[in-house]
Amino acid sequence: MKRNKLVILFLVGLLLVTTCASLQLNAAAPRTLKLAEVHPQGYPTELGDEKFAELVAAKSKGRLKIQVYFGGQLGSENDVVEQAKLGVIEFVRVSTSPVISVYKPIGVFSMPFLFRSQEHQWKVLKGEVGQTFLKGMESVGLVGLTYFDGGARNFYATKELKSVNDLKGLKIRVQPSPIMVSMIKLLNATATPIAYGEVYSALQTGVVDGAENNVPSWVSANHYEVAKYFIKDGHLRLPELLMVSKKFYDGLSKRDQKILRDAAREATEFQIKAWNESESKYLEQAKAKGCVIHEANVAEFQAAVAPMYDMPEYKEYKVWVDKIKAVK
Ligand code: BDP
Repeated sequence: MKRNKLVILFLVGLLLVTTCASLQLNAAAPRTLKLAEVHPQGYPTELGDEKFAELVAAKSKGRLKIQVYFGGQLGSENDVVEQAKLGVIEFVRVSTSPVISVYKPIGVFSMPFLFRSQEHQWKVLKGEVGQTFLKGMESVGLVGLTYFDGGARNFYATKELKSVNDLKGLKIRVQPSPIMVSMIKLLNATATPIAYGEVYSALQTGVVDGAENNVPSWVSANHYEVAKYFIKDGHLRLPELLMVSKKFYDGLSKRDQKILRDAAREATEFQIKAWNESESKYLEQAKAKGCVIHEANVAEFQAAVAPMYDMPEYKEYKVWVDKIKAVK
């Protein structure tokens, strides 16, 4: 009898010990953090996200585990920006366009022909203007970690584009941003704001006649299959943004916050390299499929959209435009 009691006591004890241990294990188990990305796996921004996740995991010894939800699985860029503000999604990699509605200053990057080159752009992004914006977004619940490269944007359509005049009367898809609408109007075309994930079918069904984007997007989203005429005018160099929800970030230790910042900085250098290596590869793919690519008379495009800099609604960007242009 006594022996039985001892056995029962021992078993209860064992149960208690194992339950406590497993509870403790659960508490220490890394929570998987979400990173939203509209592009497919292998696209140069997605490669940057993966690198960032890998570096964060290594630096935190597996405590911070980030999963990249590529291909727009978590929703449109405008939706995921809202969700990051609420803390529902921890990380987002988006274009600067969907951020304008919550943080207006960043709209200056949507002014056409603002940057002289990739080099000029990176000097600006790593310098005072770029860093001021990353910090400034904290006021709206987003912490800007870094920028990624998004190359230059150009026009493409279902009919041949040889000059600026060929855009006349066309319906062009734009990112949901009023600045883009102003630009398209000056080119005598009609702007149709549509989320990125719906552009392929809009082109295919004739809802729009064309769109504007960088070469990797035109190809990787298969837009080139349905809109094979491309004109290289380089009207915009929109930076890509990697942000973390302020709600989530504020709950981290100083050490973990530093891990995120260091990882973002390192991932940026990797991403720029990935971008530079991939652009020509995508262009070759388009050529091999029989796409028709024209070099634009850039001055013609520039002259057509120049009045944007005098529009009253964008006057507030003048101070930033001047600072950007002054960067040598
Ligand atoms: C691509 C950007 C992506 C945007 C997309 C768009 O990388 O973030 O969603 O353009 O046009 O170049 O919406």
